[in-house]
Amino acid sequence: MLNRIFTEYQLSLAEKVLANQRISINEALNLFHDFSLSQLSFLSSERKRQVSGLKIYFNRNIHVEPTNICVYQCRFCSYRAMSSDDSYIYTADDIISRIEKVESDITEVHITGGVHPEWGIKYFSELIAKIHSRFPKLHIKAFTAVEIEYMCMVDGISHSDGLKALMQSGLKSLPGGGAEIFDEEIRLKISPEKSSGKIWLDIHKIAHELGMKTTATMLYGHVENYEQRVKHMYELRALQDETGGFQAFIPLKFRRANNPMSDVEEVSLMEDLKNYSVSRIFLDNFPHLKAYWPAIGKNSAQMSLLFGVDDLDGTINDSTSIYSRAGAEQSPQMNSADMIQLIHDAGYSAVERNSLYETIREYRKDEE
Ligand code: V47
Ligand code: SF4
Repeated sequence: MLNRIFTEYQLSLAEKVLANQRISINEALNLFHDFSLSQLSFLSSERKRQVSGLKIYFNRNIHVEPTNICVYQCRFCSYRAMSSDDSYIYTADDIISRIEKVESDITEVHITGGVHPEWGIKYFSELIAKIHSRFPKLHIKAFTAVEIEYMCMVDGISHSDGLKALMQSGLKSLPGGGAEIFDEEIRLKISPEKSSGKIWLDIHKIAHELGMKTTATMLYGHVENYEQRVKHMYELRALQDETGGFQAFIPLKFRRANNPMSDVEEVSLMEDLKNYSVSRIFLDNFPHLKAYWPAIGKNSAQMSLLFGVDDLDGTINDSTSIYSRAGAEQSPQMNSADMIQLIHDAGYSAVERNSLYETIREYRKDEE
């Protein structure tokens, strides 16, 4: 049958993928350049099936963005305040009252935002401690490696000591933002002042060694090429071999509204789906591939389930503006019933998970 789907030239790589063998950087580039979308769907769905069967995970969460004031000026960012007139700051009490509104519906709060010039580890440890003592059962996933680096610098302490202090206050895991593209030349073009890819990887390595789980992202579809994407994933795969601390990979599609890179065309849905597929196949040691639907829309996220994705983030409750300001979904929210329906309609069973991917409840498609 395989020789009806693949050409003679493609067959050995397809067989390698189906046998669950690791592929090289060049082979990943082959997949990007020489395989059709339906062939990639077939291969990545098979890889997904070997890991998650017919399950698609989702979680109930909100995002909190404590401020849009930021010391950096990433060129793709539509979120940071351009002047003091459009800036905001949420105090700990503001954050707590936002969480109180949805507390009974969620298991996780995801906190990340602008890099405030004056807030260090001490400030954020107190913030996390207050949230944790008010909501002891909520999993607090907070701060990109870029934010961690800056807050450690403000207080003059090592990354390891900074992470330990935050963990003592109640921080449970790190999100994967700030990774962008590790390639130095591209990083210099899109986020010139931001810390290097090496520092991002180092901070995640320390977090893993301290026993925290983290996620990893890749900002794609702007001025990078396939090789730079695959090399980014190669660095992640190598660190995952060492530590096993990454739970999921989240490709983030560049959205162009209201930012200094608005002249760069956004890539097509076909390109998004291709990217999900190759990620699933190349990152053979990452258990989960997540689609962040507020960035790409519900329909595209549903489609991504046929291209290796096994995880959808999340119910959200209209709590993030990073993507709505960049031209994506305007009031992102789904309740659990919407999420389950979306997954069932794609032909899968829906599994509500907690932040460590333990099952809370499975909604099987055949019990609908
Ligand atoms: O680091 C900002 C990206 C990230 C744009 O870890 C943009 O589970 C596209 O990291 N177009 C923050 N992307 C969000 C993030 C995230 C989201 C959901 C889940 C997880 C997780 C992490 O958003 C930033 C940057 O890479 N970003 N602006 C834009 N215009
Ligand atoms: Fe700041 Fe994050 Fe925007 Fe970069 S992407 S300017 S670090 S808020």
